[in-house]
Amino acid sequence: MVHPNPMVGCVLVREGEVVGEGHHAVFGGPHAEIVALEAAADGARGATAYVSLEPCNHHGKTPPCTEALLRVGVRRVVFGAREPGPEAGGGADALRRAGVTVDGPAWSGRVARAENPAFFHTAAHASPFVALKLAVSLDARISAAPGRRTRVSGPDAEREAHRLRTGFDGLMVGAGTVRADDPRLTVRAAPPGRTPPHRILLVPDAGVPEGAAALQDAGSVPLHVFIGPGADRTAVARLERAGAHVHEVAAAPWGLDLRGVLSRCWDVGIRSILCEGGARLAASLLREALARRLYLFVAPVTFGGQGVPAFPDDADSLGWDRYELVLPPEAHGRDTLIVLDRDDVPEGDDGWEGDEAWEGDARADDEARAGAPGSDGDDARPQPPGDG
Ligand code: AOF
Ligand code: ZN
Repeated sequence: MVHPNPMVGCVLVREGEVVGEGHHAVFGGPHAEIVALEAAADGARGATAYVSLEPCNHHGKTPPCTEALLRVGVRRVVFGAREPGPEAGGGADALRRAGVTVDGPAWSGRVARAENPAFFHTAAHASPFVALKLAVSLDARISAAPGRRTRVSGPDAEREAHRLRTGFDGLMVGAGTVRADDPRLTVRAAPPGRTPPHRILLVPDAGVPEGAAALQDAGSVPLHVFIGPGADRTAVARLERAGAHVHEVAAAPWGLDLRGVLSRCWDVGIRSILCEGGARLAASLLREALARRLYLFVAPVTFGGQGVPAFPDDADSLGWDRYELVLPPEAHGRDTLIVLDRDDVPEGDDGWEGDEAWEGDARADDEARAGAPGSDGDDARPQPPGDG
């Protein structure tokens, strides 16, 4: 519910005892530190605050956390990730100047990004954070035959996929998936987020079948259709009558110019996108290094030679060596979810001071995995980029 704000947690400890805990639960609502301070009441004086993000130092929708921490006399602050926002930043220095001991950033950039990927991505790039979700068979196929709608993963994986949807501003699919799967691209099997994700269809010739599920509810759930030059004008007019926002972008070797698509999405306020296939769009996002995270649901089935391969033959162009496992693989019913993040920074410098920070990555990473400091320790599931 905090999206596009980051998910943040705070634990207050005094004399070895937890005196208060809190997390930022609602967009526009109190920050983690404020919730924890209220829980601790008088117990916060002289305490150490462990917080997953550097306390903010600005008046946004809420007053600065730095001032609240100083007011109650917190003595030490340990934070996980540096606040990247120019307005909200500077909290650590402000606290130090006021005599508080401040340690951090305790996390490496990789750990911080794994926690709040869209927040940190959009702080550094004027382009939406893109994740790619694929459900594949053991022989890495996404369907039993071209154009055939195929159930790959089971109901538990499906629920998890819906939970992931709520954390994104946009859900995107390519033309083949629109035709074969006819997805509705709405959040159903999970609690809805604050706002429904925009639906984004990439259909170069504008040929979305009449009666397609994604054309329903265009009044309440925004629908964007990206087309190429030379798309069928009658089809475009029909989409517009159905309430779709139609955007024309340049053509590219594998379909549409994806950077053009992303930049248009950014302009309409979409900060994070979950792409749900198909194979051709997935391959383009990987080839062009646009997919920053991969959610791969692996189902214990095989489709054999007729099946559609999830990944193209030119395997070495996909840059797999840049992807790292975010958390241990996780079972959802009979399926396994693998989450990989792309470390996408110039060799030797990821521009992230946290990488050399404090007592070293290994320990910080262990703490992050154990759920401390500040994160929800009882939920180590790979998080969507926001929580809706
Ligand atoms: C914190 N603690 O728990 C969170 C922080 O509009 P506001 O006042 O809610 O401020 C939002 C910004 O504050 C957000 O973009 C991010 O920079 C920071 N989030 N900071 O000290 C928190 N959620
Ligand atoms: Zn704050």
